[in-house]
Amino acid sequence: MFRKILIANRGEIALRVLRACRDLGVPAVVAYSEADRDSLAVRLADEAVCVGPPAAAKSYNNIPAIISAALVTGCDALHPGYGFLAENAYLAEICDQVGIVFIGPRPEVIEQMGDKARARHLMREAGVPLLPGTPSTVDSLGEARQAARRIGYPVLIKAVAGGGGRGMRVARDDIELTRLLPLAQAEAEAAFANGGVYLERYLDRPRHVEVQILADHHGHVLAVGERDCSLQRRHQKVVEEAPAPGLPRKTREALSRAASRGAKAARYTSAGTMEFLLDRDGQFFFMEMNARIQVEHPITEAVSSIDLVAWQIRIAAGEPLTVDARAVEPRGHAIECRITAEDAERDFSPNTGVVETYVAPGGPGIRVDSHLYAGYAVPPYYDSLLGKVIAWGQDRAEAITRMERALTETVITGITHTAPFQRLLMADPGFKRGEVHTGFIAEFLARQGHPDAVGVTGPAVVAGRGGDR
Ligand code: MV4
Repeated sequence: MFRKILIANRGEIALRVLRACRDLGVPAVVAYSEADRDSLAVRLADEAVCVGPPAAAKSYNNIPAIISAALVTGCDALHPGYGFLAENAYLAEICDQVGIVFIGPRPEVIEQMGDKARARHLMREAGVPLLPGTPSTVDSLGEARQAARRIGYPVLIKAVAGGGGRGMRVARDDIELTRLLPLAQAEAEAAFANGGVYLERYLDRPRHVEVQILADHHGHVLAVGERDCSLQRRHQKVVEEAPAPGLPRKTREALSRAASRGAKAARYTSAGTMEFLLDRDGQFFFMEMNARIQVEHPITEAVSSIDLVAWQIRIAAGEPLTVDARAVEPRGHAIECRITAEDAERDFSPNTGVVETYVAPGGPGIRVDSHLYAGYAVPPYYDSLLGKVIAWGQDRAEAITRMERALTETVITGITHTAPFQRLLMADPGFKRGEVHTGFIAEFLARQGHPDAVGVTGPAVVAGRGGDR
């Protein structure tokens, strides 16, 4: 096991990783920005080291500062959390070079998954189901038109460097394709400094189902189970649940097999996620692979009773994965509600301020992963996640009842947050019936007369804020 771990992140995930370090008996150093001096992770850590000013580019995304912090504090491993540098192949490479273990996959594997066209190619070779699409980037309008006719309209134009839904465009015919292709390319160039785009058959309001993977350095690859993350708003997940509601056993097993096969083909190690789209017929198609621990990992922990972050660290230390597939057969049902510092009544505009009161929910089946405390000043520089409420029940109905109880108990004053909005979602009859899909929240908001209503039934533009928090 490691001598000391640098936690190169903030907020609730820094705390989550710190807790795993404690459970493993490994001292941890939290790297923090000047804006996070008074954070709970800093307060609870064995050591803390300031890595720069509030702007993430100068602190959490500053590779030389992060590496120096690890070296001066004598760390032999680095946990990147999610977001920031979590999927930065260059950081993983530098860690290698200075003798620090990057707690994540190999740099070349991160790089390969960052290129969506390359990832698609790899999955095709591995026999993982894919949507019809172009094998690589389309470089001319002629090529794009020909491909679109073969694939069948509507097609989705996606950036190879994208992910998280940024820079996607739906084209319903040749005319739209002609207009949107250069637009999508220019947008991709501006956003990712890479104008490469590819085409894929467009699915209308599919479900987003992803499979948690753990893979060690001894050839063991385990699919820990799937999560439904269809409830998203502008490509930000809002509610996640495990297992995915209403999926036949056969589909769940096929998903797990495909995810394992894909992870093996990618030579993946560490904790990771294979994302799929699921259509109305229950067919699934590979979308992308996330080379990090994800925000929603606790619901998988709740139904599998394995500690994903602790295993991620053990795997990085070279330990063999000693959990087998039978042990991860899901027990009961878990739901996560993300609580963000946003005002649902004002188009989810973010806000900051000082938390005056904080009363976390508890009781049977409730877990809260949050860095809040009374008196904490929410800094304006980072994403708006305040924490996550995770409810477990013997079945989905019990998980929902417990979530409603937990959200009712939750008190956060001083800032506006989304717990009240989450209560409305949990009470929705369609949600209660498990009728989830990626258009659900937009339709829910439309029913409530919310501005997000535009383009509910199939927006010409599906681009959003994206991001991989
Ligand atoms: C799609 C799609 C429909 N058809 N691909 C959004 C995130 C990005 N990684 C891929 N996304 C989508 N890809 C095809 N061929 C619809 C979406 C999509 C979506 C996917 C998952 C969760 C929420 C979503 C919301 C809108 C669109």
